[in-house]
Amino acid sequence: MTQPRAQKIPLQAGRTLRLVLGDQLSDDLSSLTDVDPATDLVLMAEVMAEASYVRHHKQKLVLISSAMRQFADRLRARGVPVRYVRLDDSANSHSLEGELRRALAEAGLFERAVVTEPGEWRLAEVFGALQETLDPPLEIRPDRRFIASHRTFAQWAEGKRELTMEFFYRQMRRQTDLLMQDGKPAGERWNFDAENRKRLPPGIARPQRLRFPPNDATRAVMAEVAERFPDNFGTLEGFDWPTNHAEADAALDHFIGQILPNFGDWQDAMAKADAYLWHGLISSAINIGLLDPLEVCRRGEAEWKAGRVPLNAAEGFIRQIIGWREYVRGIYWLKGPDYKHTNALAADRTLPWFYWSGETDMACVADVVSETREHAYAHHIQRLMVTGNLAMLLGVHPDQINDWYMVVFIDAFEWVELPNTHGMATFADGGIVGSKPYAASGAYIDKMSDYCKACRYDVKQKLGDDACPFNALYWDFLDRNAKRLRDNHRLAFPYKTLERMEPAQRAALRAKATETRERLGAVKLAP
Ligand code: FAD
Ligand code: DLZ
Ligand code: SF4
Repeated sequence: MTQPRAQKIPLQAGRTLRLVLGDQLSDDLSSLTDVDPATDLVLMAEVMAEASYVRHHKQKLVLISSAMRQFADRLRARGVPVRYVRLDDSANSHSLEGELRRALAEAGLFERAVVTEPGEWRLAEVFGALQETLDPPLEIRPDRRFIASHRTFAQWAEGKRELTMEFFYRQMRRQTDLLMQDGKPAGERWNFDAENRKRLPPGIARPQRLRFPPNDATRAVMAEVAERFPDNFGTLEGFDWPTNHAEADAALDHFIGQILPNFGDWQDAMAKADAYLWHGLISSAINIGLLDPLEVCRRGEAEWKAGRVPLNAAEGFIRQIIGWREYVRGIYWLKGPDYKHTNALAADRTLPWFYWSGETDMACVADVVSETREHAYAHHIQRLMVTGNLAMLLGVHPDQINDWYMVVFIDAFEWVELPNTHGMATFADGGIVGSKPYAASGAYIDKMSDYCKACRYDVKQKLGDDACPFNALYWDFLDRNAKRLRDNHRLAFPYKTLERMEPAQRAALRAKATETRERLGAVKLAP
């Protein structure tokens, strides 16, 4: 029977249980802002439900548990009591709801339970149900680590026919005052992207990146992950991600001081065996709460103001965070849990096995998969134009593509992964995130990388045994989807080229694409 509240805790009014999730490791988290160390208890739990809802890369499992344990120690050092449940705790119920209920039953009486809203619909639905049914009820607070609230995004989106990122980004620039001068964009332009598409000059020296060999906490988790999750994707040996606030701060200092000046120029370039190039390598630290996105942007802006970073680099970097990152999160929550079930191009094939094994003679794909296995990382253009583009051209079903992206990357959380994969990379959402599919033949990869030089395929050929597989697949993609895409004015040029081709050539490309899909193992799913 439920006891009246006043009787329950006469000496500790307001005593609060505060659940902190594995991607909420921020000092100023909304569920922690009013923590009272004298009365409250923070609950953190490693549970199988979270460790297995997708078969995460081994390095991501290590990152989350190691960072959670170190954050628990950080709270304890501030005097905040923490109930920390490890994966191997024999009483572990292995779900966040179960651990919340167990703490309420075992850790004394609480007047309130509080959590910051989770980053996925899956958990939002679980916690939403507990708001009324849990005793005491669960209070869900907004996640203030984002710059745009759900309401800000919904208001911006209201009544718009197209949700163009660029316009949302301008609103974020005005709201944050980042790179603004007298109400106008610095440099009199909002966007310097056109300057950020350079090829790597041959022989250019690549920067040495600051990396973080496993500390004691990480080493302990690595042993546990190796034992419990031996068959998950990826290697453990190369783990070198920041796992605590001090390491994340050092990573940011290094990036801002040494790397950011060149971030813009080679943002879209790709190079064999070097996924890092001049990228930030900070998405995992931001996504789990070790770095604050707005502060990261202010640091970038300060370097530009000090004359140490050119505007195209500072603007390009800041746009990724207050533009793209905030925008995709807005889309994820605006479009609801059914967003991921859209399949605008009726894609109906399996994901080829080489996405897991890396065993393919396509040099670009083999390299991206191999880097991803070793580091749980590929940069944006590799994700978009190599693995994403190929999966779209092959007609792989969105569920299989989304699953792969959730599994393989260190920074994968559905709120950010899904709009990028389902929207930007594969057009499965029918054009909500992107105004056209990012479909490209081998020519794009050749222009932006050194992959093709070392590939067994010839990037210039469309037909024949040596033809780059992207080529016939690209033309066939346009051909197959003409009904859906022909009227998209941004595709007018490639459709004109396709329509100028002789019927025999179009038929040969179709046949080549069919043969390529089968040979690569993108097989039609049973209806
Ligand atoms: P940088 O290139 O240095 O960019 C700086 C920061 O900007 C990043 O750390 C990140 O916080 C932000 N950012 C850049 N691009 C995006 C973007 N498109 N969306 C959101 N934030 C962005 N990012 C994730 O964090 N998690 C994912 O699961 C994820 N999946 C993706 C899937 C696909 C198909 C694509 C095309 C992109 C995906 N991204 C994802 C976005 C982007 O690729 C990564 O954020 C970026 O590669 C992380 O590396 P970095 O820190 O070196 O980024
Ligand atoms: C990703 C992840 C993993 C692997 N494990 C845990 C865990 O054991 N406990 C926890 O609280 N959080 C974990 N997470 C992060 C959650 O899955 C994440 O909070 C949700 O996906 C919402 O973004
Ligand atoms: Fe990739 Fe084609 Fe270039 Fe080979 S030739 S690396 S398959 S784009």
